[in-house]
Amino acid sequence: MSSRSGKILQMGYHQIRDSLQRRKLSFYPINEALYGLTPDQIQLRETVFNFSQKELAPLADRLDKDNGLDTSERKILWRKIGEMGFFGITTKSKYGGSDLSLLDQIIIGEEFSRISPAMGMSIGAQSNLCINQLDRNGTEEQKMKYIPKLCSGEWCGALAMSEAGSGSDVVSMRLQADREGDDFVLNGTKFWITNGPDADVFIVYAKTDLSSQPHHGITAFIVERNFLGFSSGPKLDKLGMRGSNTSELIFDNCRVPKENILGGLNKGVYVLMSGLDIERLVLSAGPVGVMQACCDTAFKYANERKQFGHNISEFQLIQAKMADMHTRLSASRSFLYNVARACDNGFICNKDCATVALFCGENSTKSALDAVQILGGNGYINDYPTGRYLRDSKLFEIGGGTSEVRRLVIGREINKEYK
Ligand code: COS
Repeated sequence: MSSRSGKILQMGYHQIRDSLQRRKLSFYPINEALYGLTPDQIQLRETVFNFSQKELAPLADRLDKDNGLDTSERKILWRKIGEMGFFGITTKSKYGGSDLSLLDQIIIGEEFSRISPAMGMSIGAQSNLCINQLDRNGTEEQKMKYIPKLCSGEWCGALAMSEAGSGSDVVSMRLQADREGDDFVLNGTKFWITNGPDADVFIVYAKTDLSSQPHHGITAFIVERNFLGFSSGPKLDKLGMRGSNTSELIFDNCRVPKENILGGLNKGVYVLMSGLDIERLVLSAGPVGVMQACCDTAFKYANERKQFGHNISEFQLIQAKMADMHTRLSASRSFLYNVARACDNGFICNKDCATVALFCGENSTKSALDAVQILGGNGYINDYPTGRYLRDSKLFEIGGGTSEVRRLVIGREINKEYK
C-alpha cells in the first residue's frame, strides 16, 4: 500500500469512527401499537435514555478497558442513580423506592444496557438481586434498616449465591453457617459475585442444616461488609462485562447476628428459587438493550461505509443481516414486555421467565456477531463498541442460569403439563 492510499484509507476509518462516537444517539421511536407502552412509560424511557447518555456514555468504553470503575467514581455515580430513583424501582416509597412495575424496571434496565451492559448489570444486581430480595422476604425492621440506604445509592448491594464448585447445581453450596449463641458463624467462599468489591451489604446463602435434604438446609443471611471475618477478593479479570466489578467473597469465621436471617431459618431455597424467576425476567432487559445498541451502531455504520462505490447498506447480504437483527430485537422486546406484564399481574411462572431469558440471551449474542460482521475489520478492533457488545452479550447465556439450565427448566415444565 502506498503511503498516500494508506493515509486516505486512514482518514475514512477515522471519519466513520469519529462520526459514530460524536453522534448523539437519537431517541428511537417506539411503536406504541406493538409494545403497548403507556405515555408514562414512554417518558420514563426517554428520561433514562437522557441520563444514560449524560452519565454512562462517557464511561462505557473506558470501563471496559480499565476493568471497572474505581471506588470514588462509583460512589458518585451511585448517588446520581439513587437521586433519579433507579435503584428501588419496584419498591414501595415508604422504603425510599419508586413504587413502579417490573415492566418499568425492564425499560430502565434496557436503556442502561443500551449504553453500558456492564453498568446495567451492576445497577440491576443492586436493584433486583439485593433490594428486591430484601423487599420480598425481609421483616419490617430489616427493610427499614437496609432498603432506604440502598435506594438512595448511599450503599451498594449484592447477592451471593454461586460458589466455585456450585453454579448450576446451586443447592450443593458449601458455605456453612453454624449457630453460636445469638450469632451464626459463616465459613467458606462465594464466587463470581457482581458488585463483590463494592457492596456494603450482601444477601448470602449458606448451609445451616447438613442433616436434611440439601435444598432444605439452606438459609439466606444479610451480611454487612464491616462484619468481622468478611472480606472480598480482587476484581476478577473477565471476558466481558468488564465495567461491572466482580469478585470472590471470603467468610472466615464471619459473625452474623440471628436477626439478619432473611426469610426464615432453613427456608433459603424458597428465597433463592423465587428470586431466580424474577432475576431471569429482569436480567433479560440487558440483552434487549444490547440488541438495540448493536442495531444503533451497525445500521448507522452500514449507511456511512462505502465499498464498490455504494453504502454497504445497499447490498442485500448486509440488508439481510440488518433485517435479522431488527427482527430479533422486536420479537425479544415484545416477548419480554408480555411476560413482564403477566408477572406484574401476579402470574410469575418459572417456565416463562426461563423462556424469555433463553430467547433474549441467545438472540443478543447472534445480533452482536452480526454487528461485528457488518463492521468487518472495524468490528474486530476495539475502537468500535461492537466487540464489547459481543463479549458483554455472552454473559446473558451464562449468568442467572445458563442456557442449558433454562432449557432444563422449560423442558421440565412442559413435561409436567403434558403428563
Ligand atoms: N419459588 C419458590 N420456591 C420454589 C420455586 C419458586 N419459583 N421453584 C422451586 N421452588 C422450591 C421447590 O418447591 C422445592 O422445594 P420443596 O422440595 O420443599 O417443594 C425447592 O425449591 C427446590 O426446587 P426443585 O426441586 O425444583 O429444584 P432443583 O434442585 O430441581 O432445581 C435447577 C434445579 C437446575 C433448576 C436449579 O438448581 C437452578 O435454577 N439452577 C441454576 C442456578 C442459577 O441460576 N445460578 C446463577 C445465579 S446468578 S445470581
